[in-house]
Amino acid sequence: MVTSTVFDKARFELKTIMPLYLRLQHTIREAVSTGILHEMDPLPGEREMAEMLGISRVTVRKALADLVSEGVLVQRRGSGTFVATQRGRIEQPLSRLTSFTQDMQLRGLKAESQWLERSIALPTPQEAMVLGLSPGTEVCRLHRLRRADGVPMAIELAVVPRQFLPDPQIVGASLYAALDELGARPVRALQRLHAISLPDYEAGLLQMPVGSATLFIERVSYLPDGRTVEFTQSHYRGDTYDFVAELYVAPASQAPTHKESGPQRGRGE
Ligand code: 16G
Repeated sequence: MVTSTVFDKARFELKTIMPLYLRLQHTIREAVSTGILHEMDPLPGEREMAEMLGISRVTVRKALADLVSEGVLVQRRGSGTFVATQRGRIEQPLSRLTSFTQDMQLRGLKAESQWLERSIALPTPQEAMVLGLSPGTEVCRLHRLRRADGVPMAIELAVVPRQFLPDPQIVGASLYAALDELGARPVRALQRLHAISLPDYEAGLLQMPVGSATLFIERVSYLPDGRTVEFTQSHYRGDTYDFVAELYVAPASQAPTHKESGPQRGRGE
């Protein structure tokens, strides 16, 4: 039975460096992330789990309570504890340069946009710096609320130099499709994301409480010749998006040496 594999006392005792409740949380998280436990799989009862692992029921209760508040597990009164369903969240690989429209299509969802602004303007000082423009050079400002199957997912403000996008009205459903037509689709991008509390205006558009957790993402995209074609600042709903990164061990020749202070920085950073 799956649960006897997951809650195996001998394996559990190997994780000796962690406190017991953290060991149990780690065991459950690992089983969920590796697919040993699936959505809605039932977990053994508190007493049974405590006996299987040789720990107290108080420890089991503490470990489970934290995982319930994190959304890994759900508890149903009278019927026990289950692996939570992750339906509705979108897993977005961090290493693929795709557009919102493509990302949604890949998941069988219909991407839609509501225009908040579509204009020609002068760049802000920050935009001019990031895009490498002199302050008097015009840009297209494309501010959109992005929806998937009618559900608000993100707010994006894309700024593209007019040199690459002469008229913002050219953009229909997809900015990248329009840039593709113009021979200016980006092939490389740098992206940076951090968590913020959702401000007022954005909260209203995303239909989320003010102050809820949001991912603020900045993307700077480049053409094959290295010119900067896009600077986009977005607010993504923290409750619907998981950004997933695949990590590799760097070959010895690329590993940072003691003299280097951090990871190598890419062009344009
Ligand atoms: C993605 C990009 C955004 C780009 C947009 C184009 C992130 C964080 N952002 O949402 O930079 O402008 O796709 O989408 O991934 P579109 O072609 O559907 O308009």
